[in-house]
Formats: sequence, C-alpha cells, structure tokens
Amino acid sequence: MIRTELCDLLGIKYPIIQGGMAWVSTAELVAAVSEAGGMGVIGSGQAPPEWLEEQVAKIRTITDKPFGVNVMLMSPYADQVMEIVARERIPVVTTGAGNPGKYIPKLKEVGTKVIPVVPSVALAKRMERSGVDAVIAEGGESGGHIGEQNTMPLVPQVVDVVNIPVIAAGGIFDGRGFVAALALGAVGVQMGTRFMSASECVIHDNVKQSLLKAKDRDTVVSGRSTGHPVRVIKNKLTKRFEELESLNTPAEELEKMGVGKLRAAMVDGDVDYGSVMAGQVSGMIKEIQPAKDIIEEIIKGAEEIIKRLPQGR
Ligand code: TUI
Repeated sequence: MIRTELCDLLGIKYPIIQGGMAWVSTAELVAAVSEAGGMGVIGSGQAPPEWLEEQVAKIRTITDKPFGVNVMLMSPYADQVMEIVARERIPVVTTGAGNPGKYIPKLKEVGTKVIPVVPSVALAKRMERSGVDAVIAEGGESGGHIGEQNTMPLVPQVVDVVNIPVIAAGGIFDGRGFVAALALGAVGVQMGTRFMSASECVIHDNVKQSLLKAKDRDTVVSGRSTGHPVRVIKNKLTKRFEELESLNTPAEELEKMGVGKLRAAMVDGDVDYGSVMAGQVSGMIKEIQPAKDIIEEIIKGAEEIIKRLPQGR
C-alpha cells in the first residue's frame, strides 16, 4: 500500500489527483475518481458560477469523499468561481494559467487547501511564500496550456527549493511514471490525459477514439506565438494555425480563432477543427476503463516496480 503525506493532507487513500480539465472533468468523472480513493477535481474552465454550483451538488449526491475544483485563472468568472468555492467549503482548489495569490487569504480562512500549478521554480517559491499548501510542478508533456519546462528536470528543481509538498504532473500514465515521480521527490501525481480514457469521463466518443488511435508523435504544441501555447492532438486546426503563424498572423487574430474550439472537440466531437487538448501520454492509451481500475492498476503496477527495483546495499 503506497501512502504519502499527500494522502494525509487531502484525506485520500491514494496519492493521485485527477487533473481539472475544462469540459472533461465533470461531476461523473470527479465523483468516480474520489470514490475510488483518488482526488477528483472539477475543471471549471471558463464556466459561469451557476454551472459549478450544479456540479458540486451533483457530486455530493454520488460521493461523500473529498473532491476539488480547478480554477482557470484566465477565466472571466475566476472571482465568482472562487466565491462559490469558499461558500461551498470545497476541500481543495487547484489553479492553472496564473498566480492565485489574491485569493489565498480568503481560501485559507474557510479551510480550503490551495494547490497551484507551477510551471517554474520561480513561481513555486513565490507560491510557497504566499502560504499555499502544496504545488503541482507540471511539465510540458501535459495536455492543454503548458509552460516551458519538462517534468523530469522541473520536479526535482522545485523539490529542492520549497518546503511544502510537491506533486508531479505531465507525462505520467502508469505505475512506472508514478514511481518515477516519487523518485524525483514528489509526494504524488496529477494525471489528466489518463483520466480522459475513463469510462465515466463524458467527453465525446470521437475524442476517446482519437486517444485510442494516438501514437507517440501525435501531439503538438500549438499557438506559441500567442503567448499561450497548448499541447493538443495534431489535426486540421493545428495545421491551419501553423500556416497562419508562418504568415505572421497577429496573436489577437489567432486567439480569436481558438475561441470555442475546446468545447467543439470535447462536447461536439469535432476532432478535425476542434482543440483536442491531450498530453504526450495519449500514445499510451489502449483501452477505456473505469476510473477505479485505472487507479488500482497504477498503484498495483507501482508496488510491483518498487519490489523489483535493484536494492541499494
Ligand atoms: O492551466 C493549465 N492547463 C490548461 S488551462 C486551459 S484553458 C486555456 N486555453 C488557452 C489559453 C490559455 C488557457 C487549457 N489547459 N495547466 C496548468 C498550467 N498553469 N499550465 C501552465 C500554467 C501557468 C502558467 C503561468 C501557471 C502559472 C503561470 O503564472 C504566470 C504568472 O502570472 O506568474
């Protein structure tokens, strides 16, 4: 049985957090992950606060286990979403795409644990000083909006400079990646893409089929020129972006083109012209299985690896 201080910090059985993905991490998946002993996290993306309230209520009808909310800090609703989080006494908030500093005092006051995603050592240090409970060091192997560093060098550099728990994310898929993360000094992992293949995940079947078909080189980083690079599965949209970037199309025009594309993929199943955000581990997805099986397979795999590892004498 693998337990780490993350289990105690969050009140969960296994040190596995599900990435809070917009249009992907809805009540069904979140409840399934939490019920299975991990930490399910709602992806609030750019959703209005009423949507979040509905999701929270729905989860509470399915499970009494703890769950979290991911707040995408570039959302126009971020302030209102944070108010809901505080009012509903959500146990954990993860944040992405920005610095959650201004929200921390209020969240601490109501007892919500705050765990920001940090793409760099500098932000990790700043977040520790602001009083967060842990950080998620996320490498560019991840799907969606990414920073410049990769997981293997980022995690130990963050571990070396902070005294709070560090969770590893980006490129982690199974027991092998999980043990590697612990070896780098992390107390647990956050996984997004792997949970897109959960049977409880409500994304359109076209996206699940794209994941099942994906090979190692099928994700690309798109939109670097906009300042908000995203890792997605290669398709007609990424090709169009590349062409427009090579013609020096202004960033604002490209940003405009991206509006609504994540929903188009995840909800409507437009895998040609939608933004199919997914990480480099997409190439490892071979089946659709319940979240509980995913979590148990990772833990069992990790335990076997730890037993087999060469013993230092
Ligand atoms: O946030 C994510 N992944 C996401 S957000 C998203 S929606 C979106 N779509 C297009 C453009 C922008 C957002 C899709 N996927 N992961 C966590 C993450 N956070 N990755 C990188 C960061 C990050 C970047 C800069 C965190 C903090 C940060 O700080 C800058 C600052 O203000 O210091």
